[in-house]
Amino acid sequence: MSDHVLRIFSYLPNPRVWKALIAADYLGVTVQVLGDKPKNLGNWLWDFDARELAEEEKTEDSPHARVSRRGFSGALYKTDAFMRTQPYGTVPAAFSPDGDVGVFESNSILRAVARSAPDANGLYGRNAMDASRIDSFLDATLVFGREAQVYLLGIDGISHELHGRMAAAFEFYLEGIERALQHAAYIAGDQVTIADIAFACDVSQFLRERLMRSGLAAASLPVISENAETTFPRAFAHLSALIEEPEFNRYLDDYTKHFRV
Ligand SMILES: N[C@@H](CCC(=O)N[C@@H](CS)C(=O)NCC(=O)O)C(=O)O
Repeated sequence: MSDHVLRIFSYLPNPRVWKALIAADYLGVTVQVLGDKPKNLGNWLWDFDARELAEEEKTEDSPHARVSRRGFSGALYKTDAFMRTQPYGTVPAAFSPDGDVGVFESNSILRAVARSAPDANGLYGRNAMDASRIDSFLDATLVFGREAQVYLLGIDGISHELHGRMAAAFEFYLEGIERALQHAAYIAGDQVTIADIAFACDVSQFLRERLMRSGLAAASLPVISENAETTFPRAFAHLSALIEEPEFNRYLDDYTKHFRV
């Protein structure tokens, strides 16, 4: 039997990868991670057996060369097998240990880890209905996360329209989290679940906007999350408490120091 439940290829560090690693730490399972700094991923062959390319392999007429679409510029080298298992061609890209099955979208990779342990200890709910409620939060998190991705990638040269969309998406998502936390200690009930993990990673990533304020200032636009601790006190207290947990802290501590006191 394999010593790991999943292999992930991605740029690193990446909060979307941390979702899977935090869950793995809770469950005592191993996830194998391959990758490199974002700026180096154009020098890699994107594949189950991902590897750094030699200079002479990075040619325009390489059979693996593809135009990048989100968060990268120029060519990326992705094998046909990669595109078969990862039809959207994105990272993080996860694979079953034998490479036959591809899992994409970081929230689904997170679910895959939670499902891999014989006893997930409630991390993905204790029954099908609980799991479905957790899925509801994961879907809401993805909608927020997608808006945040477009916003953060476009923050230099941001338009009023894009800023307005992000402000609305942030408010909508955080209002729901705030309301859920009025009734329970954790987002989906009385214990930590993968809904908390996705929330912590995606909101921490979004809060990088505070470090990118020059793009906003240039467009005379405010930092959307500036007063969020006051507007969403439960959500932010929850975020801080989660980051104190060792399974989260290992990945998120340095990354979130800029907004934690
Ligand atoms: N919602 C996805 C986002 C994945 C995504 O969009 N990844 C981008 C990098 S941020 C990518 O792999 N782009 C590949 C390309 O441009 O071809 C997730 O959570 O996994």
